[in-house]
Amino acid sequence: MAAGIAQSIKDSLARTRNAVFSRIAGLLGASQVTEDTWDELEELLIQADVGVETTLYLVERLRRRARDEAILRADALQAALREELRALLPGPSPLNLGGRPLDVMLIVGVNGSGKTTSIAKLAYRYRQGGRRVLLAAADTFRAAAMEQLNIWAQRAGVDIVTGPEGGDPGAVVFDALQAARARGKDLVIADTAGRLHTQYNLMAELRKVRRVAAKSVEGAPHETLLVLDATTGQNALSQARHFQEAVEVTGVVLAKLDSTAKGGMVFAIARELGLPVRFVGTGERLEDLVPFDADAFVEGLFG
Ligand SMILES: Nc1nc2c(ncn2[C@@H]2O[C@H](COP(=O)(O)OP(=O)(O)O)[C@@H](O)[C@H]2O)c(=O)[nH]1
Ligand SMILES: [Mg+2]
Repeated sequence: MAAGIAQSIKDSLARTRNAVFSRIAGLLGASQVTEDTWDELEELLIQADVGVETTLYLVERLRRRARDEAILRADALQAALREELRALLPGPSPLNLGGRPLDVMLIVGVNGSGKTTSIAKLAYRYRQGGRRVLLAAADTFRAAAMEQLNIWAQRAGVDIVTGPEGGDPGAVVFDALQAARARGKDLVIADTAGRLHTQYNLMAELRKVRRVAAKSVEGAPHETLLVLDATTGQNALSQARHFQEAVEVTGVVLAKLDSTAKGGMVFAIARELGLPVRFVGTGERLEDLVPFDADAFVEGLFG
């Protein structure tokens, strides 16, 4: 892993670290373990948006280890907590991209989550990596959404296919995949609506977009990434479940990690949603997206 990635992840965890994990480190560094230690640990983990279920699991694991391994001093517990946090996160695995003529990534998420910005960052990143990227502006619900993506496409230096406002998003994706083939592109990243008149409509539309992609390109979409706004913490998790019911989400882009103290939600995403975080947003610029790295993340929490 590049040192730059670890540093970016660490930097973007500053708020989470300062608000919560430095206090956990203090708690677990100071005194003998008492009943209060467990209560405070529980409180702090919940405050970091680790989630109630995941927090209770973690504290229970630690209590058991403290007993079984006769860990009497709290500082040894800090090492154990790091291990347990790391164990909650899946090991590294490659994205399902490459090895075929055309990869298709579908990006879903509610409005305001950071979807458009994340798509631009992904486009920029893959283009820098030598991929021939084309964007599909399939959020046809709002003309402004397509226009915004258009501006980002220019900044990122990638092609884009749009459609008429209120048009069929499936048709935009279909056109984009045709255009990608015609122009020799090898990666299509599709934006989708984050809001329609009703949630039912939105989920039905996403399913349809998926079907169109699957008919046009074998196995597509190869990745379906859900963009979650890290500043919304646990609320993002219930949102995520709706998307998971509608489309086969394969991973998460956690946007705005730099703006929040709720970085602990990464553990709830892993344990309660069963999804790998693939990228984190670390700022508002095109370059501010880094691949998720579990070791760097856990390390960065404690500084
Ligand atoms: N600090 C920070 N801001 C972000 C990040 N990602 C997105 N944003 C901001 O979040 C706001 C909403 O982003 P946008 O991409 O338009 O969200 P969308 O409605 O889901 O498409 C914008 O002001 C972005 O600049 C991030 O990683 N860090
Ligand atoms: Mg958008």
